[in-house]
Parts: sequence; C-alpha cells; structure tokens
Amino acid sequence: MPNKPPPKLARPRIVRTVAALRRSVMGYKAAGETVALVPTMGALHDGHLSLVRLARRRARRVIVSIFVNPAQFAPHEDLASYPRSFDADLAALAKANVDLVFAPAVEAMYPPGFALRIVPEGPAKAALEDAFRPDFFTGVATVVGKLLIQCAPTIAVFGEKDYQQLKVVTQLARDLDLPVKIIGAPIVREADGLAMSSRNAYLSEHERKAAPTLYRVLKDCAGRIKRGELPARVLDEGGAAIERAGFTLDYLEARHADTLRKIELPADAPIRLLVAARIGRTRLIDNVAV
Ligand code: PAJ
Repeated sequence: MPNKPPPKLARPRIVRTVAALRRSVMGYKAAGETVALVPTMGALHDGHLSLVRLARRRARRVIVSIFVNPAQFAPHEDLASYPRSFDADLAALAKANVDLVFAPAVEAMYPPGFALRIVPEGPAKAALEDAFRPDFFTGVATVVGKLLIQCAPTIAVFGEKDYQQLKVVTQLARDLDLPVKIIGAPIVREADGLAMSSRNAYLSEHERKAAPTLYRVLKDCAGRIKRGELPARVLDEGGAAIERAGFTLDYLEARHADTLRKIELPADAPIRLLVAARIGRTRLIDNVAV
C-alpha cells in the first residue's frame, strides 16, 4: 500500500484591511457559520494557542487577530521592542487550523484623522493594573471594541492570564450591546509554574529562575486563605517573599473573583488573588483562584 500523504494543512487566509475582513466574515455569516475571534498581539505561545483550540471547539470559523496595539502602550513601555514573529505565528496558526488571520497595519486600524477612545470604568478602575498603567485599558477597550465590530464574531476568547482585562472586555461587550459571548480561558503555564507570556522572552537566565516564585507564592497564599487565615496578613508575607526573590512588587491583592472589589475575609468568596511585579526590565502579572 502506498503511504498516505500527510494531511495538507490549509494556510489561513491572511487579511490586512477591514474591507477584506468584512468580505470574508460576510461569506461565513451568509453560510450560517458561527465565528470565533481570538485577539492577540502575536509572538504566539502555547497560552495563545490554547485559546485558539478552545475557539476551534466552539465555532465553525476561527479568526485570530495579530495587532501590536500602540494605543495600549505608554510612551515608556515596550512597544518598539515588543517581540514580533509573524512567520512562526502563521505556521502555528496553520497547524491549529485557523481560517483567517487579521493582521492590519497601524494605519488600517488607526487611519489619519482617527479620533475615538473608549474609556472603560467599572472593572477598569479596580486599582490593580490601572493604578500602574493608567491608559492601558482605554487602549485595550478601544482596539477590542473595534475588533469586535469589525469581525462581528459569535464568540470571542480571552485568557484569564489577563484577569482584569477579561473583566473589562466582558463589560465592554455588555455595555455596547455587542451580540458576542466573551469566553475566558484558563492560564497555561510552563512546567515550573511560570505563566506563559510573550514578555517572558525578556527575562535573563537568572530572572527566569526567580520568575516561578510568583505562582508559588500565589498558590501558597491561596491555600492559607482557604484554610481560614486572614488575607491581609497572608498577602503581606507573600509580598515579602516575592521581594526576597528579587522582584519589586506592584501589587498582591485578594479580590472578589467576579466584581474585583476588595475583600477582607476568607468568607467573601469567590476570591481571586492577583499579582504584578517587576524584575529587571520585565513586568510580570499572574493570578489564581482561591
Ligand atoms: P496578548 O498579550 O497577545 O494576549 C492575547 C490573549 O492571550 C489574551 O486574551 C491573553 O489573556 C491570552 N494569554 C496570554 N498568555 C496566556 C496564558 N499563559 N494562558 C492563557 N491565555 C493567555 O492581551 C492582549 O494580547 C491584548 O491586550 C489584546 C487583547 C490582543 C488587545 O490588544
């Protein structure tokens, strides 16, 4: 028997303009197909690909957007050095059976004369990421609002890795009456517990060794709070352990998992612990359920 050739992977269609995107989406919709959108900034890792796999299971057509969104970077942040790996991303997305990759240029997303900002409140003003990156969620809400309107997906998948972002986007879709279901996907981690992130590439060997401390401390704090210890005390000690590992702590907080409001007692469930800390030139975030 002749060997069967390996299954041919259809390359995803690559689309650079909103007009071309709309033509494809209209074709899907005319055929009665459901559409999932997975927004990304590229430099794809297995965390991103887990979102794509979830989307693949939930919709007939999967669109992945790759757009490093200047509007969500502050002037001192890493827009210029943000990792870009379009060819590798495309190969991974072909393997994941993605139908369409929307990769607009900055001018396609923000043409000359562009004059809108979506300024979210509620979960965007929880005094977590917003306290350290004041314009970040305006940039995120503006671009995600545009992407949801452009792609008109049935569902859109976001990672719990960016837990506050997931809440902001859920609220955005609700407040704008967008007919899309926002789905949260669990955090994918390296073997040693470090949450996968495009920014992990910035870590030196030494910093990379220290980085799993964040997850270790989160898990330890979650266990102690679950057993009834007071969150304030547990988190104080956790914060100190994170700083001993070489980090500068931005925050380590216990919040209500749905509303992000501050909680004081272990009984204020469900609780989510969220952390942000800097090591060298890299800022890492992570979170766990209690
Ligand atoms: P980016 O950092 O590329 O992440 C894209 C999506 O992947 C987000 O929903 C993020 O939460 C998810 N993700 C990242 N690391 C993950 C991990 N380890 N496990 C599970 N999911 C993970 O987040 C953004 O881009 C941007 O802000 C964007 C939403 C695209 C708007 O510009």
